[in-house]
Amino acid sequence: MAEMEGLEFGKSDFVLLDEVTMDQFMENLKLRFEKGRIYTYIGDVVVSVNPYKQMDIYGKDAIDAYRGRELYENPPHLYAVSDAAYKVMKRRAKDTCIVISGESGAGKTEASKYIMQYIAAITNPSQRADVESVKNVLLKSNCVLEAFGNAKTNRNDNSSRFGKYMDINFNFNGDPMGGHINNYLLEKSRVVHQQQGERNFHSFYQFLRGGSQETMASCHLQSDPSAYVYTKEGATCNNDYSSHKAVVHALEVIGFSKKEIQSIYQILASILHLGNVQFGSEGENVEVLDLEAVKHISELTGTDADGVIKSLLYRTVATGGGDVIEKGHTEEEACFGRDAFSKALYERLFGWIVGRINDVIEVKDYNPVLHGKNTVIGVLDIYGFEIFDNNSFEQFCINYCNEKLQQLFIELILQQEQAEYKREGIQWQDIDYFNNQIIVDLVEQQHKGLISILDEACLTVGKVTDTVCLDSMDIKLAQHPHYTSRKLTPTDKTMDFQKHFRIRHYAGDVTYSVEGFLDKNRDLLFQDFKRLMYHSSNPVMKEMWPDGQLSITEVTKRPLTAATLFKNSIVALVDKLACKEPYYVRCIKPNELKSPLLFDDARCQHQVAYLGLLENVMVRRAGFAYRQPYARFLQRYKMTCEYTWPNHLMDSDREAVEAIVKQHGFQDDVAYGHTKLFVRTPRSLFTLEQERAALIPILVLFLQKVWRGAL
Ligand code: AOV
Ligand code: MG
Repeated sequence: MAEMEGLEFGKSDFVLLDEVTMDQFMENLKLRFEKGRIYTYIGDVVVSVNPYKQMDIYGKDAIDAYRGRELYENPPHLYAVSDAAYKVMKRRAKDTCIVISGESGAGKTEASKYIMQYIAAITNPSQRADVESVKNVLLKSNCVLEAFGNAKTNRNDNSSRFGKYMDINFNFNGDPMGGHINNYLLEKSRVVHQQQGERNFHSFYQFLRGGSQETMASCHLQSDPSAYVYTKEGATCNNDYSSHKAVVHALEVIGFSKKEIQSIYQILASILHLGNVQFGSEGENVEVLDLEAVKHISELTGTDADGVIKSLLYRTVATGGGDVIEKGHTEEEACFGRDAFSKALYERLFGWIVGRINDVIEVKDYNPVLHGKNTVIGVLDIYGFEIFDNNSFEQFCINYCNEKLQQLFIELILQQEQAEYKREGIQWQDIDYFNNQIIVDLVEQQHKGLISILDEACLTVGKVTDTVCLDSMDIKLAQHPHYTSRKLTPTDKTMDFQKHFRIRHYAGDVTYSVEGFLDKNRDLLFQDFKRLMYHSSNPVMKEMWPDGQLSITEVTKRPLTAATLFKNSIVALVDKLACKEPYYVRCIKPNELKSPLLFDDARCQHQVAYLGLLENVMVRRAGFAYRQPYARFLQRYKMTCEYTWPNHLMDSDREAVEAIVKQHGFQDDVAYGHTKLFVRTPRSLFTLEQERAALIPILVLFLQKVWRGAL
C-alpha cells in the first residue's frame, strides 16, 4: 500500500478505508482530488480523477522516482502501474496489458500517453539506435492518430473517435523492438455531419489553418473552414495551426514519403470539395451543379473528371439476366452516394495510415533463439461511454464496446478472484455485484440480440425502414429488463414514440434514435466509386482501393454489416486482453464543465457505482494481493531461511513455505491454499525481496569460490 504521503491527503489505497462504504469511498476520493492527489489505488488498480489542469507530477524527475520501484514505495501514479506491468513482463516473461476505461472525457487518452512516455523513458538505457527509432515512431504515432482520429465533441474537446489498442513488443533485454496498432471503428459519419457545437476531425481544420499557401493553392482550397459544407459547423482552435506542423513532422519522422504526405492532404482536400458538390434535377435528370469542384476532385485524386461525374450520378447494376446496366440516381441517392464516398475516402485513409505505421514498427527478422522470448505490453485506449442529446448507431457501438470492457473487468477482477479463492479452499464470503452480461447479451446474442435483428432487417429484400426494424426489436425484446421502447412506455414524455428505443446500460440509460441505423449498418458504397479510385493515377490512392478491381458481376457476396464487423473485432480484442496479465486504470470525470475546481459529488458517485469500484475494494480487501504456487515461492525465497536453504527436509513444499513465513513473522498476513500461498499485503513480500537482494551478492561470491575450488 502506498506510502510517502501524509494522512492529510487521505488514504492512498481505498483498501485502507476504515469501512468500505460509498460515503467513505467518496469522502476519500474528494479529499484527494481537492488536495491535488488525482491517483488512488485499489490494490494495483489505479483510480484516476481528471484534474483538468496541468499537474506537476510528470516528467523526468517523477519517472526516475518510480523506475524499478514497487507500487507501495511511492504515492499512487500511472508510472507505478506502468512499471509493475513492465516488471512482470520482464521478470516473468509474461504478456501484460494496461486497460484504461472510463467515460468520455475522463482522461483515458491522456493516461495512455503518460504510460507510453514512461515506458519509452525507462527502456533502452544503452541508447541503441534501432530501439530509439522504434520508440520514436511509437510516440509520434499518437500525434498522427489523434489528428486524424480525434475531434471535438460536446463531451470532450479532444475526443477519440476510434478505438486504439497498441501492442509493444519487447526483446529479452526489455527493450521495445516494435509494435502493432489495432484500430476500431472510426466514427466516419462525422466527416459529413456533426452535431451542433461539435467539429469534424481535427485534421481538416489543422490542414486548412496550417497548410502552406502553396499547398492551399495546389489543392484549390481557401483556409476558412466555413467555406466548406463539411467543416462549416466547427470553428478552428488556436492550436490548429501549430498542430498541423507537428503532424507533418511526425509523419516525416515515422517514415511517410513526401509523395505519401502530399496524397494524404490531397485526399482531405478532395473530401472538402466533395462536400460542396450539389445536385440539381430537371424532371428525371439529375445533374452536378458544381463542375469546378468536380474538376478539383478529379485533379486531386488522379481520376478522370467524367468518371467522377458518372460515379456521382449513376450506379452500375447487374440485372437478373446477367446484363450490366447503368441506373441513374435520384437527387437523394446522389447526395447519399456523395457522402458515402467522402466517408469511405476518409476511413480508408485512416486505415491506410495505421497500416503504414504498422509496416514501420512491425517486428522484423525476429529470431527466438537469438533474441529470447518476445513479450508484449498492450495498452488499450478506446472511446468512452457516451450519452448525447441525440444518440445514434455510433453511440450504440461505442457503448456496447464499453459494456464488453466492463464485462472483462468483472470477469478478471471480480469473478476470477472469487473463483480462485473457492478453488484453493480459502475461506471466502461472496461479494455481490451487478453483472452486465445481460446487457452484453441484449446487444450481441445470436438471433435475439439487437445486432442480429438489425442485420436481419438489412438483409431483407424490399423496403425495410428504420421504423420497421424498430417494430421487430420491440416484438422480440418486449420482455427484456434493459430494453424499453415506444410501445412499452407511452407515458414517458422524453421519448419520441416513433423512432426511439432505450437501453439501460451499466453506466446509465441511453435513448437511441433508430433513424439512420440501417443505412449505417449496411454501410453501402456503390462499386462505381471503388472502381473510380482503383483506377487513380496516384499509386498511393490506388493502393487504398484494391476492391475496386472487381467488376459489378463479380461482387456477389454481401459484405458483413458494420455492427457485425465491429462486434467481431471487439470479441477478438477481448480475447487478446484476456490472455494477458491485466492492469487497470479506471478514469473518473469530476464534472461536466471541464473545471479543475469542481468535484460534482453526484456525477462522481454515479461513476464509482457503475464502474464497480466499491465491489473492487471489497474483493481486494477481503482478498490477497499476492499469490504464488508453493514450489515457485520456495524457489525464490528459500535462501532467506535456515530450514530451507539449500534444500528443505520437510514433507512438502507447503511446510517449507510455512517455515519461511514463520521465520519472517508474517504468519497473520497469509492463507494457505491447496496449491498456493496467498499473501494479503505486499509489504510482507517486500521484506523478503529486500533480504533476498542483500543475500544474492554474498551467495554469488560463495559459489564463485566453490567453483574455483577455493572452498
Ligand atoms: P478520454 O480519452 O477519456 O475521453 P481525454 O484523455 O481526452 O479523455 O481527456 C480529456 C481532457 O481532460 C484532456 O484533453 C485534458 O484537457 C484533460 N485531462 C485529462 N487527463 C489529464 C491529466 N492527467 N492532466 C491534465 N489534464 C488532463 V473520449 O476519448 O471522449 O472517451 O472518447
Ligand atoms: Mg480518448
